Amino acid sequence: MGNYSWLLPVQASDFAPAIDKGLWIIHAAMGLIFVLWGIFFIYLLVRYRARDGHKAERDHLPLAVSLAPDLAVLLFEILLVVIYAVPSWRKMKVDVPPAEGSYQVEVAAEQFNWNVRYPGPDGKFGAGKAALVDFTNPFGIDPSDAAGIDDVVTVNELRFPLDERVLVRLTSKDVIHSFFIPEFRVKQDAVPGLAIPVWFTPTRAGDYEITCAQLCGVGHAIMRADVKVEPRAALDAWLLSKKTATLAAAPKPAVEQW
Ligand SMILES: [Cu+2]
Repeated sequence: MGNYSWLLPVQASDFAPAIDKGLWIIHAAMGLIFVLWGIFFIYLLVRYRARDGHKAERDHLPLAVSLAPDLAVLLFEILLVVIYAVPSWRKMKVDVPPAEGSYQVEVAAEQFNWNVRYPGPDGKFGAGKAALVDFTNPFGIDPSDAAGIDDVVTVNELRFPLDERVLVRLTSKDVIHSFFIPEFRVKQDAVPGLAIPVWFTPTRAGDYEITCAQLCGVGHAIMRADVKVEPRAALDAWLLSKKTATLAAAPKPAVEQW
């Protein structure tokens, strides 16, 4: 895949630059500390090496001076948390964007698939009933609810619109899984019993992959899904093709067999 190189994967969402900035700042700081400590360590080895006629010296530096490097690191870390980490976390995990104006998708993880539901042209998800959930209807879509008739369900196949904010409602049917798209720098556990909002704006058209990032059973390693980012018109055409392919048989939710 052309999405990976020796360094970080390509940046394919609006969150990627901020996450990468944090990684680079931390690595640069750690590199600087490593080099400075190395120089200081070598200086000490030479300066205080064993020599005939020299007794061990003990320089007693003032406490403030000897603590200065530690305090500098502490200050850097506090600033990193306050200025960078907290605002970034808030933007990516706390301030849930409104559903209006977002491209909504539902994702239900299960051993070992990613079930995906799109609301269809009406923009509304049909009602789901736990009693109706089975392998061919992973969201338990109720056929008697008109809003669900045009819902489109796919398995291990996701498409997102380019440059549009996406709001994913993430759930799990069985154990804890993790929704991870490295190029988006988005990772979120899928927890049974919880519907967790995940949002991002894809900024680069292309093909990506979800890999489950939480060890979830014997099939964990093969729990993956294709992700495609494309302009909205192409995505709508794809959804229509998915719908008409299965809707022709009966007026029931379009569920793709896997
Ligand atoms: Cu999993």
